[in-house]
Amino acid sequence: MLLSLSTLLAAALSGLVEPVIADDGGLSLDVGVDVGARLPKVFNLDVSWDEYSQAGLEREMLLVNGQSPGPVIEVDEDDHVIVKVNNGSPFNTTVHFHGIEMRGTPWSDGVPGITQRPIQPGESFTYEFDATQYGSHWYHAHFRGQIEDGMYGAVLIHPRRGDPKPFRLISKNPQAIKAMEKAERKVYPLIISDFTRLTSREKWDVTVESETEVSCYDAVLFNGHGSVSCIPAEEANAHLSDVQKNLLSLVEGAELTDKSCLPASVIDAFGGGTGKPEKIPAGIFEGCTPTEGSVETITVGRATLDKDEWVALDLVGAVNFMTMAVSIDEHDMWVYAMDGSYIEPQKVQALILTNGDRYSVLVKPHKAGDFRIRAGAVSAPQIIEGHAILSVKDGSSSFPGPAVVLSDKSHVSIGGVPRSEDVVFFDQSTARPFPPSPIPARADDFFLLRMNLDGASWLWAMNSTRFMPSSIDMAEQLPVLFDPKPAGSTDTNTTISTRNGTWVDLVLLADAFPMPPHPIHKHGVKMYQIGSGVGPFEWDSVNEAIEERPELFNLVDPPRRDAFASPPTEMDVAWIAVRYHVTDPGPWLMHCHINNHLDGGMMVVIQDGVDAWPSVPEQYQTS
Ligand SMILES: *[C@@H]1O[C@H](CO)[C@@H](O)[C@H](O)[C@H]1NC(C)=O
Ligand SMILES: *[C@@H]1O[C@H](CO)[C@@H](O)[C@H](O)[C@H]1NC(C)=O
Ligand SMILES: *[C@@H]1O[C@H](CO)[C@@H](O)[C@H](O)[C@H]1NC(C)=O
Ligand SMILES: *[C@@H]1O[C@H](CO)[C@@H](O)[C@H](O)[C@H]1NC(C)=O
Ligand SMILES: [Cu+2]
Repeated sequence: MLLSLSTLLAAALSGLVEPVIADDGGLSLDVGVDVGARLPKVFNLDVSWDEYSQAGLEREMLLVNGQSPGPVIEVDEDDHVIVKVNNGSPFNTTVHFHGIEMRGTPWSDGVPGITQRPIQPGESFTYEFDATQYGSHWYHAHFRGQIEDGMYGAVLIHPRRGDPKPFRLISKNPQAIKAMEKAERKVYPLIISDFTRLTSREKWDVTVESETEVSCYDAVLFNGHGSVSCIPAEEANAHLSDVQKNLLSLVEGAELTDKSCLPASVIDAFGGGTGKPEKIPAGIFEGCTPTEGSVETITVGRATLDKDEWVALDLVGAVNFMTMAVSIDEHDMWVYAMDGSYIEPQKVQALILTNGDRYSVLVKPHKAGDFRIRAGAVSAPQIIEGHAILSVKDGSSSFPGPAVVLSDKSHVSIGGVPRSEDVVFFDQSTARPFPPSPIPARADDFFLLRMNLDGASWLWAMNSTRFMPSSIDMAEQLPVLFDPKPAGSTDTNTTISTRNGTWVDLVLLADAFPMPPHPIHKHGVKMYQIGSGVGPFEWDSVNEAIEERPELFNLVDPPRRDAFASPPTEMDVAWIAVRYHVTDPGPWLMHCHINNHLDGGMMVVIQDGVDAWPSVPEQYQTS
């Protein structure tokens, strides 16, 4: 019997067609009927607020289909994807699909106040979009600090077969290339996050009350698995970086807490010493009690030196605050994609993962054993490390295999310092897009965005002014998508307008020092980082800067991604320049992906191609 597409769709949405539960817990609709056209892939995400156990601790969390992380949304490139979110939690929420361009469907971008009204408790919202690009992406709540409550999951878009892949730059051997393609088809999403026992609301309330950024966490998680482990004081102190020593010297007698955190007094002193760190309740910056949580384990069946076998991992940085170094004991990683797009592969032993980043890596197991996949903080406020296990079974013996030895040979020590000179870190500046992706020598438009503090030592702003579309009052207002600001208006400091088809330059100026790096994520199309420099940006445009100081720029093969870290500053201000092509009309948020900073309003709205916005379908206007 042939069913019409719309009948099937209606049936699926009303639950008449049983969705198939994939091995990984992902839900996808498989009706097994070829109707000629491709069927949309339908997912239901039920959000709830429940007691949940994570890192061996109990707390209330925002779960998706009863779990955190939520199920993997796994589809094929060119699929039409429908995601129905049912908000069974007591909070307003939205869901953003991080890295997905939302071509022609800006109403599905999931930003309250910008592309939609919040989904209120008991309500549902249906996101619909085309999977226009392969690769590793993720979804997460985009309402205040809710990622920190566990509301996130992986999005995996399998590439079209036959499109060019960069694997022949890793090996010329056709067998090996086949093996890599096979590994890529079975790529394993590994979401890395920093976990605190505080709910996002509790954390924000403590921040506001103490006027001090809460920068101390309990655990590092891999796909939600991990434990609290306490690093002995001697060991932590032996790994203090110069930055950490300098920061500790700001407060007389200060030392790391038993959670290996810089104490709140030091965080406050760094921010100017105007806060009230003494108001922070006990147990947040100190009080470490180890737990026995679960361990994420990736098992590889067989590995012998003569057989080509590879494992592909999508490393997803769902971190809220930390920047992490990721490495696998005794193994190399070939990084072949960055933020879901192929690059010329780099063979590395470690990479730096920050908020929102995705790296796809190929690993070649070369002997039996258990190997830690480590993620350790390299950002100053805390020394902390977590791990998953890559378990390589010897092919000659049967399950459960020989008594495997847990390797202890790490490439990187706690604190992120390489253990030898041979350890190579991934280099973003030479991550050339594959195939090459040319950009023009000049852009059509230019905007300078200043990053600085606004109002308090813990409130960051971009462009000079904080902007809070998800604050309670602004959630009431009409989303920007329905009510664009007139092009050219600069009356808010937080709205940029561009014309469709143009190339745009943005300069992100870290306009104060010292300042930590801010991972600045742009919704909609990806950007290229074409330049950077220390000192003020002295030109009226990037075009002009390129003419005067060409050595600061790369217009040949600059890295492309959906987030770039702004430069950390020490003794002077500094900037980066990004260029992108406006091909995707819609109101796109650009914001810092550190949860505290996003919650605090470090964001601007880019009305891309405001001359060519699609008209909003009826059902989105009223929902
Ligand atoms: C959700 O947002 C609406 C405004 O869109 C607001 O009236 C309501 O109070 C909010 N509900 C909660 C639970 O915060
Ligand atoms: C824009 O930023 C400038 C510089 O910080 C500030 O003086 C001005 O009040 C801001 N304008 C708005 C509308 O916030
Ligand atoms: C950025 O803020 C400055 C004030 O610091 C203001 O003069 C400028 O117009 C703003 N830019 C935009 C695009 O709003
Ligand atoms: C926007 O510009 C792109 C690139 O020039 C073009 O392909 C696209 O059709 C334009 N969109 C609209 C709605 O005009
Ligand atoms: Cu930030």
